[in-house]
Amino acid sequence: MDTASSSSTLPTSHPPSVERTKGPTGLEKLVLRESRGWSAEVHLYGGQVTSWKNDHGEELLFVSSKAIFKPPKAIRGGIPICFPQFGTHGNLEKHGFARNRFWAIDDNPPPFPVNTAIKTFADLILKPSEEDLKIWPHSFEFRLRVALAPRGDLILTSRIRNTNIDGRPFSFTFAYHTYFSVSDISEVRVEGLETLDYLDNLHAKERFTEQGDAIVFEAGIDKIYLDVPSKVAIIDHEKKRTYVLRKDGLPDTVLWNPWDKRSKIMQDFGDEEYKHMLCVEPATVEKPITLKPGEEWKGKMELTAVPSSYCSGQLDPDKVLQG
Ligand code: TA6
Repeated sequence: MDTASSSSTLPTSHPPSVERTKGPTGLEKLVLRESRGWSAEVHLYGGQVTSWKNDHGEELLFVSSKAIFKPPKAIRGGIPICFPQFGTHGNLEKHGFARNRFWAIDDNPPPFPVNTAIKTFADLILKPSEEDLKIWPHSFEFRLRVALAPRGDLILTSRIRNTNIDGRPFSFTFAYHTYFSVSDISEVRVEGLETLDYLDNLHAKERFTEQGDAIVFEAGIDKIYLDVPSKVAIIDHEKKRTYVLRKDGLPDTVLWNPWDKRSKIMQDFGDEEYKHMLCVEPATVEKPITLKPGEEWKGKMELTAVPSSYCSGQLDPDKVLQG
């Protein structure tokens, strides 16, 4: 794992609860600390959140022990950002290029709607390089805010603006490719995706309809659920922990676990690590976003980790999905 080895100061626009530091391979990251003890880390490489810890210091995101903290490979774990393309839904490299570019600290982000409760946040920005413009000929500003709410919730807000000066619109797909840490995948269930339509990546992206029960895991899964309600719960029975994922501006949700065979093919992923992770990824895939010059799109994800109200195998839905 990547641990801090040196630190330096940030522009005054960032709060004192955010520290700029470097990991052992020299990659720069920002460490956010909230007064009750929760913390998060975001790497400038990929604009990628690589840690979210609760007030007991427990890691809530999965990062592979084999993750390579070195370009050009994206970091395996945390929250890679897929932009301007999700997966292989287009002609670009898989998941686009934002996840393996160096982002900059955004010294002067345009104002956010005021939320005075949130005092711990970091702002990053990605603009295309000359090389990027050859791959995807569109000028854009991608602003990412990573925030820790007072109770430890992790909030990611992406604002993408078309800055083309030639009048051309552009279209993109997007995902927060979130790797959750779970105790044992066979003890996990996901609620909020029942009866929805999905595209199955393991069956040539064919469309199917999910059955009525919560999702449990007995084999590899790679599905894009469509028109998903704003709240999904990931219930880790063994850990007695529930993650609640809320989203805005992102109609789809991807569910991925590589399981044993695919794990062995991935060079930056341990053979048995699939047991301890689950990707649940708010996304917009089926309907790409189109922006005219000057237009901005916003996509938000909010993660909460709470102790499960666990009672004879049933989660109290009022406390999670309706709460
Ligand atoms: O989001 C699921 C997915 O698109 C899967 O198809 C799987 O390949 C995964 O992402 C990881 O992709 P990566 O390029 O990071 O190996």
